[in-house]
Amino acid sequence: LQPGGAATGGGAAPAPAGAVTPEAAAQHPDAALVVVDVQNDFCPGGALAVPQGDQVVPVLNRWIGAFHAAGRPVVFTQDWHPSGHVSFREQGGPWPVHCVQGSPGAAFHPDLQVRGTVFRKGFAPDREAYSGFDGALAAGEAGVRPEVTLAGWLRQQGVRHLYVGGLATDYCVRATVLDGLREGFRVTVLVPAVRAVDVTPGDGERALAEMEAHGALLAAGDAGEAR
Ligand code: VGL
Ligand code: ZN
Repeated sequence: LQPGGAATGGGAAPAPAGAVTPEAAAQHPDAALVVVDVQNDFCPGGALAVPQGDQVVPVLNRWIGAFHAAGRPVVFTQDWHPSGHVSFREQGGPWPVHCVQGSPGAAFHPDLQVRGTVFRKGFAPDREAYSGFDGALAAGEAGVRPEVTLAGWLRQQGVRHLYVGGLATDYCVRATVLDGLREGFRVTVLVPAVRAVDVTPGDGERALAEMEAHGALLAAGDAGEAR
């Protein structure tokens, strides 16, 4: 029985719709966890700091642990730009220099339990890539295997349902979720495990509404309050 499902009986208060625990989600044999861009440059002190970006780490660590315990795939996306990337202001792009390949800013947050499969994106100098589905399997210290795409890899694992958290709600999480839906996956956004850049206040909330309008499920990432 799903949390919030029927047949609770006895007048017990039903769990709020949208509540989902990592342990319950990991029991689904078609589930995978996708952790988007939890990298130093997107955390406080980083080059493109997302407010409270580091607060997703403990939440996601619990999800990572549950998915590992259940033998389900865990994917980490990594923003991975060459110096002089088209998205950088010095090139006329919108962003400060960030997540340069091999730099400390491109490394995952030191407290994040990075056990799983890494997909890198944004490595083509002249092309922006917010979505993990534009990424390729990481290979070696700095490279990728461009022939291994995220969608193909997930399908090969029998995955049909993605649980997504990370940074930033209004850019790479949004793009990854919308692409995942387009690719035919069911997608649940772990709301307590995402944070927004909010260049314009409200961007994060608007992105969540847009994802929901496209068919994503918005869930509390913990046993707590649903939204
Ligand atoms: C991102 C801006 C630039 C993200 C990446 O991970 O959301 N945002 N590059
Ligand atoms: Zn970037």
